[in-house]
Amino acid sequence: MTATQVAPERQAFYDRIGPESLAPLWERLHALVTREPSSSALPYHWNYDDVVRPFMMESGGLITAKEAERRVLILENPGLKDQSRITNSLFAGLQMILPGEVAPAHRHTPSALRFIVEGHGAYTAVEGERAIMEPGDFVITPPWTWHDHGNETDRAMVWLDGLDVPMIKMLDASFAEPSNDDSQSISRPVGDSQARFGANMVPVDWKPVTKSSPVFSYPYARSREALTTMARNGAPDPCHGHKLRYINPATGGSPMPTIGAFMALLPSGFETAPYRSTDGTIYSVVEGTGETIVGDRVFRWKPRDIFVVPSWHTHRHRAGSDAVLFSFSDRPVQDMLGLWREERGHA
Ligand code: 1HN
Repeated sequence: MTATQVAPERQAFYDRIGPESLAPLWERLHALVTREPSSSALPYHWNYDDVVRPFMMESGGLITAKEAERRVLILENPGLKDQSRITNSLFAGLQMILPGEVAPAHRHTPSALRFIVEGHGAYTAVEGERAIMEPGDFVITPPWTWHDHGNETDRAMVWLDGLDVPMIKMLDASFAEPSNDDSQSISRPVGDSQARFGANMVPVDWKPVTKSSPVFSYPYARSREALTTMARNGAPDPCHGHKLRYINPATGGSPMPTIGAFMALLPSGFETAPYRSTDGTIYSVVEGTGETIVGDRVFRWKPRDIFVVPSWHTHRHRAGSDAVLFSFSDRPVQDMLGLWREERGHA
């Protein structure tokens, strides 16, 4: 008897207990507790220049950033339709802000990251301090911090938004609050938190009061230089290439408790060994071209493309030219819970 065929007397029983809010675990156990992760999320690749960007620009004529509150095209996993998520635990989208626009100030308990894809010099303000954004910069807005975006340049700016919204919704712990003012008043000059917390030093009597990084902008120039030097001075990891993890300088942990972020340099011609881990991962291509093989799919990527590798999907990357990949995942949550697993270099 297959799982879908249920004996009539059992079905009759299920039909009688259902209205009492009861259900038989024995019909569901094998779907609930699987031998290994069985994500409904699918591997997927978004071509930025040919597909996403034209739609993004078109959306600019349909709605303003202010009316939309956030003009974001959701990168929705095709295996998780209508669920506004790219993996089971994470949201991803591409946000555009046009010259002269503001995305009004608000705060919420979900954590957000921005990874800059296109444009120069628009800003995100976090708790009264602006970060001027350039492609490849990584910016965080930790839980319950006021944030707004504005573009005082003459070109559109687009970034990748990554949020833990599905996790926070799952916990029913989501709060949000709009601000009375569209833009926060500036209370600290540009670069202030970088100076205080981003030079491998902290103010002498400072103690962390939150679980997130006091540095909220991680400029690409510094990440790229670190990777370049690292690649010059040693061999790449067989599975990862030259890969660094962004940290909260106060703890050495991830910049925010729920989302880990990474940047890897894959030298031209380098091919990574097969690898899988339990954290479904979203990649944003910064530089170079290459391909990623996930199961029977091959994603041929170029700068500004985005792709997702769900939990426990074996994959390998091949760089056609020196390539830089940014990525993020829920790894810190799994680490904290003692759940995270990886498998290196098999089949
Ligand atoms: C949000 O607040 C932003 O502040 C971007 O820029 C994307 C997606 C879901 C929920 C809140 C932002 C978001 C978001």
